Amino acid sequence: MSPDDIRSDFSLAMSAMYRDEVPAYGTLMSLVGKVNAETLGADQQLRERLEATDTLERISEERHGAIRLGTPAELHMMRRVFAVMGMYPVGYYDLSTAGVPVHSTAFRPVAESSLNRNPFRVFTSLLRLDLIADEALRAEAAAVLASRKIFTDAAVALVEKAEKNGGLDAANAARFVEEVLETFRWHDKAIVDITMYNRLLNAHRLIADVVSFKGPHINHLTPRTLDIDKVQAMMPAEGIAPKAVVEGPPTRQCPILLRQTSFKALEEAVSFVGADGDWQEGSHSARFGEIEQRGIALTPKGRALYDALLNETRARVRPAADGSNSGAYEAALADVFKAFPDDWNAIRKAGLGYFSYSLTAACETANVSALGLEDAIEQGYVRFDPIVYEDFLPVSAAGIFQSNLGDEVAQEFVASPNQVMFERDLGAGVLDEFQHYAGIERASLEACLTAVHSAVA
Ligand code: OOG
Ligand code: NI
Repeated sequence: MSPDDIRSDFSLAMSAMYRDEVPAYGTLMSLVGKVNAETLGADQQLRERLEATDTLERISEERHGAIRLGTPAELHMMRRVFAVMGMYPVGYYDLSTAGVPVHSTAFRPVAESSLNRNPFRVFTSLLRLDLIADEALRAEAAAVLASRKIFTDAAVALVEKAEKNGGLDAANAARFVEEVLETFRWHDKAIVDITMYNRLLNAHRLIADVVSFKGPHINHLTPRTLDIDKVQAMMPAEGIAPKAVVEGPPTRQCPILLRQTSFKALEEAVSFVGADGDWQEGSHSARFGEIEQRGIALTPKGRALYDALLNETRARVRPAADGSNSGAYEAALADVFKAFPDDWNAIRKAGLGYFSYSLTAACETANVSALGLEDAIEQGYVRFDPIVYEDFLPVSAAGIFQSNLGDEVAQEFVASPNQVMFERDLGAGVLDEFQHYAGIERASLEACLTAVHSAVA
């Protein structure tokens, strides 16, 4: 069975499990489906484009989810699990700068055909106990984590089988999906007592979420929306509370990077280890729902401009978690981002975004390399299309994390990115996203040139 099909089955199974476990997520899914249908109804061109790329049917399906792991060994095994589903680590995200004691990567399909089949990714964070000041607590947390086993024996055996045989047959793939799903399941019984939980919570809410439970429950899923502003505005009427602002760039004619928003994590009943084998009732909040809308992948130059403009916006208006200044933030964002060209050709000419080039039907008679690319484009022989951004944004990710951690926890850590340590724990290097997009762009250009050479020859 192809890894792409296994990933597809897996994301479907995860979606069903999550909708079942988190009813508010089901509500969000229906809202997204409704808004997507309305948007398509009002935009014939968009509908045709999605039909042509064969993605119309899957439009409202999940694009990503997220988990938080506790140990290097868990991360290492998780890499092997995802590889069976054709998901590879892309990018390194340091969230310590934003007061979140984790660093992360995104496991995702890389080939275009795989992304088209099913783009499901998992934003995967590893807890950094090294950023926790309290040494005694650090040691206790490490001991709890060392005692847990997040993968079933059958899941591990199937991963080994896949590695040995270069894949899984349909029957084993079905078992694999079932077994791996167990790792992502919610457990309403903690593996620590309430005292320990509260100590972890006081160190950082995120530490409590990672250390207190049997496994790394999936903490959100994220379908794609065609109109994020509309869904954000409609959430309250559906009885779900959105985070204060949409993360990422403002609404634009030419969408860039990634916009995302979420509803706030729910308070859920859990029980803690009590005295004499009893359970003690309590609650924990971790699980939420998110939506995303993607635009063009930016070059390092485009990304630097994006980062500078975002910083400038946030220096003007820092979005408050309670939403009290969200209108002012949105206005500032729109105003500051006027400095980012909002026209595909202007973005391309300024070297801010990545594009895929292709020959038009008119090209039969032209020699692109003789004409030069710019002339060939101007004369209608070559077209260019934006390459979609498939990765994540650290500032946005931090905003998503923080919206679920409460307002009072704006905690400071010394910024300490450590990609070397992360890759060692992972047992592999992460793919550099910029190199990857540049490679896609280069290959499309080369294909234009060689196609014409052979036509002319
Ligand atoms: C992950 C938050 C980051 C995103 O979409 O940027 C994320 C988490 O809360 O574990 O999913
Ligand atoms: Ni997310």
